[in-house]
Amino acid sequence: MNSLKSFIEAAEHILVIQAENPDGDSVASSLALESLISDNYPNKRVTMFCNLTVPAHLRYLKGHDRVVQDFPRDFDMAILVDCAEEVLIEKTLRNPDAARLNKVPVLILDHHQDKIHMPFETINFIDENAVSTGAVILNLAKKENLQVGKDTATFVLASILSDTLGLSLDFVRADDFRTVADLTDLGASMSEIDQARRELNKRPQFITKYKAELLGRVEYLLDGRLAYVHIPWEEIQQYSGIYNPPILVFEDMRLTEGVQVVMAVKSYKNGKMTAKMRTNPGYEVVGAVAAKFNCGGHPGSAGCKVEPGMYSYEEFKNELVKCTREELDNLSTTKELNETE
Ligand SMILES: [Mn+2]
Repeated sequence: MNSLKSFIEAAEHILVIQAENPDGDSVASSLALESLISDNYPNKRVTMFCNLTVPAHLRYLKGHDRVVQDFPRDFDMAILVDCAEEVLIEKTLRNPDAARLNKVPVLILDHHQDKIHMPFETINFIDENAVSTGAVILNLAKKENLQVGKDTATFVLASILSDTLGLSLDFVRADDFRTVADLTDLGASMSEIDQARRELNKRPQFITKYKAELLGRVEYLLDGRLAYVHIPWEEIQQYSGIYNPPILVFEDMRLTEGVQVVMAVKSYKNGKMTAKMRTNPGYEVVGAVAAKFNCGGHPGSAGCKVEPGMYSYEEFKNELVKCTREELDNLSTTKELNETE
């Protein structure tokens, strides 16, 4: 039987690869694996690679700065974490040095449904019952009697908290709390992770003031079902580099009674415009709204953009509001029909 251990033991230089749009689980599981390998096999070399620098909001994970953007040439094994689909590492694969992935063993550690699609052979360790790739790593380590130290436990815990939004999602089971209890025994601390994240998310005073201004400008349209805010170019220029304006206010907008959909439109200097949309549970219509502008996303979280000259600001806004009304009305008609049946 192939074990994670046997592959690690056979390699000298292990490359850990993350998806190009890394989330908390990507970065934390990568760090968990690095620390697991270096604790158990101090002589192995581990390089963590991601095509992008770690996004600012994930830099609470200590060691994130060891993730490199230069694809190494001399690795003799690779492990893909939280990433089983080719599209997730498209840019990485365009690098000529990535051809080496055809020549060395490549492992996939993931917790997503088994739909592996890579242009090279892979050895797959998929655990669909695990809530994060970090948890997949922990389960393998336990099964194969690898030592799990405090740092590894901390990264595994961070990966679980990230993929379960702090253990609050509906798929979290009693076993996941037992795992968290085990990780706590190993030295991981939920409050330390939370504090590091809060510290990192602190913002300058002028951003908090700007948030108040933005909240004051929110319009409640469609009888209060749609909360809408506009961010003009001057504000994008002034604030976007420090804090993405919609993210500052979306939660408050969603936490307003009666609101079903929240939307922020940004107008750029050249006439390009974008809309970012989220919904409250039960009103997942924004994927359909984005589709009307030939853009995509998830039913409950989507975005769209229009090229310069296609619409004036007022036209774009009216069109978005109209589409949202239609989709919400469709939704209530469907609900009523289901109730009468
Ligand atoms: Mn994940």
